[in-house]
Amino acid sequence: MSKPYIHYAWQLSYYSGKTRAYLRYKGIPHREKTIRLWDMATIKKKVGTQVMPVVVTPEDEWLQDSSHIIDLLEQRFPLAPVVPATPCQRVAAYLIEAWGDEFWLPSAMHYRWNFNENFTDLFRREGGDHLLPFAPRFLKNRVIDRSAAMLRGFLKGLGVVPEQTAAIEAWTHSMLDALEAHFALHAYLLGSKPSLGDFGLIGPLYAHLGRDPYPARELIGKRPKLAAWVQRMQQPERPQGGSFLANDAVPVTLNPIFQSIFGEFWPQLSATLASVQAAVPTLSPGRGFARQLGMIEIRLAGQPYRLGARPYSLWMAQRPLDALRAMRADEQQRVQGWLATVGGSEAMQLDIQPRLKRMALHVLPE
Ligand SMILES: N[C@@H](CCC(=O)N[C@@H](CS)C(=O)NCC(=O)O)C(=O)O
Repeated sequence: MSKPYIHYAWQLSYYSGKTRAYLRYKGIPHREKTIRLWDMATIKKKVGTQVMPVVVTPEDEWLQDSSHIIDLLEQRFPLAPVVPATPCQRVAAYLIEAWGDEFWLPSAMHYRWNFNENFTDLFRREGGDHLLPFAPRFLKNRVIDRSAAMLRGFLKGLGVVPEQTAAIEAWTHSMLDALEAHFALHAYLLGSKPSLGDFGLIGPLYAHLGRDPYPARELIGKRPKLAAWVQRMQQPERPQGGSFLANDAVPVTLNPIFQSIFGEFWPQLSATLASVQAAVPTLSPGRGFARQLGMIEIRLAGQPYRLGARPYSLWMAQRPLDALRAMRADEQQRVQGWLATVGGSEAMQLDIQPRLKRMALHVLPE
């Protein structure tokens, strides 16, 4: 038997929840390796930055970025594809992946960092044990407190500030209610098997909202159908099983999700694009954009919301746009028909120029 894939990850990590769920559903032979303090230097050397998750292939390729990891493994493990073959479901899956990866960050970070029991009862203890398993507690605390300070440093740029927490909470409740209603009818977003969209969405909904004690109890715990989906995503009942809905159907119970995608996330992307375009002349050759540019204003749950423009979000948005543009004209027309019903016709005309490529956590013009 060949060597297994290695999944360098933490249970506490947003994007590790995405790749773990994917590896399990696909039945890919793998072993999860908890990242230790000393692994961080190796990861930095191999993928260019300290980040999780990282997947190491049996051929010793070190892969980073959950979307890139999934794209590559989809080619190597074509059984039970997670990207639907039919046009509307395909675009829907890429859209929800990008939204789950990027637009849920304020909610995930607010609920993790602004309710102290998450830190005292879970993050500090578990993170410290992960980083320095054999050290005395005071040393574990010292290193994990440093990581926590780095992560808390992201809050402001994500708009997680006291004046805006009411909007974040209102938004989160409305999205979770919509998902609860959806999962009362369907096992996954697009049928009886998970799609790329489910994997994007489980990122925020597993570690931060589904496992940290406060949101696990107050948000997910109060929505049993959603809680069951979170559970299914981590422990699939039928790895490689299930099917997408017939006739390329995208359930109408997902309409509130697409309203957020096109009414909230897309304005954020347009404003981010303007910031990126303004920053192009300042770029040195071969260097990426800063991970965060200036502040932009959008609306969240109907309220004004300021946050930093993150160029990486546009790289994620290229994925649904590319998927649509690669389709035959008749398929694009079908997608346009569906998009018109969910307020997405104009949004999908977004022209991301310059086109962006990824370099670890940064992006730069192709
Ligand atoms: N887009 C990347 C994001 C990875 C990421 O941000 N991971 C977090 C932990 S869940 C991290 O390591 N952050 C460190 C940082 O942002 O500097 C992916 O999809 O894998």
